[in-house]
Amino acid sequence: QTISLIGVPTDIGAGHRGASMGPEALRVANLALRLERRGLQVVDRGNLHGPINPWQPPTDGYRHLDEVVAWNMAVYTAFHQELSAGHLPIMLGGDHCLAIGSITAVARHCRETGKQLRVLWLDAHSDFNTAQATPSGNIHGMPVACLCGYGPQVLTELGGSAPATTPDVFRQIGIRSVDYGEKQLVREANVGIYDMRHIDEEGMKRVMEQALAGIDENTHLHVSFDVDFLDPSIAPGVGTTVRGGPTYREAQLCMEMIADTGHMASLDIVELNPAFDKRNQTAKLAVDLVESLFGKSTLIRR
Ligand code: DIR
Ligand code: MN
Ligand code: MN
Ligand code: MN
Repeated sequence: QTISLIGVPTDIGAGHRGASMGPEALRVANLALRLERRGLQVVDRGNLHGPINPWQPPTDGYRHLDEVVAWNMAVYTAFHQELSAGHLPIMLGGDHCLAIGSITAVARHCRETGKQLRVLWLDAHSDFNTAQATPSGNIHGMPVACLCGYGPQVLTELGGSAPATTPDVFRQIGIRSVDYGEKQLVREANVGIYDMRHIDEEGMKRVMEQALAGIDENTHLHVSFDVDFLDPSIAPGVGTTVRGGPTYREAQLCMEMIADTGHMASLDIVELNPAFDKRNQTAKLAVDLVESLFGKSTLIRR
């Protein structure tokens, strides 16, 4: 199966500038070569294009809504095209608002092929804010809400006339920052959240067993990897660090257990911000973890 890399160089939904440099940082860290060395066929589609970041304050609770829509339409179109061609698309973000486009495309592809969607959302944040709940207006804090129908119609109906999906398809791992109003929202929507306390108490192995339960041949597994999922001591190159995240070993186990399912069919790598990084170490770490996501293991296991 061909893997298609799609660069989306924008920080349009973020609270800090610099995630627009994420795609190039991942290329410099040799993402394509490392996957090819695993025997995978990789094509780099280059970068999508969209409006510049005008760096304006929010209007009606949203920052840069028109620009966020434009970028997400481009992602939606490109992602759906790759999925229709039978490829495994990897979005090189860019900030996490772009997952509205990628997952809307994945949800459409699932409807077209009769697959069941499961989304693993690896993040420090639950990204379920609305215009009322958001402390910032930054749309990278809202993609899960938008995908479930809570948000501006231009985003909730990006792929047609109905929300892309429902809260029950999501499993969120590594959560440790949920805003005041957002707590009520994720509770009402009943989003599947495995927060850091849950990982502390049960261990990553049991948490992943729970999050991956029920996945079978008919499942399209999408992984949305916000690099701020990782503990900032190992991954400083993100805009919004939150301490107390998964360690290197916990993150590796998480990725390896996803690979073991054999059903990951699309991936976002988002929020990588080289402006906060040192010697591209966070991009290199992300590439390490993506190798595990594609089956790298110490010993022959199958
Ligand atoms: C915060 C920060 N919850 C907000 N969110 C994210 O502004 O909505 N940071 N996603 O990465
Ligand atoms: Mn996020
Ligand atoms: Mn985050
Ligand atoms: Mn962030």
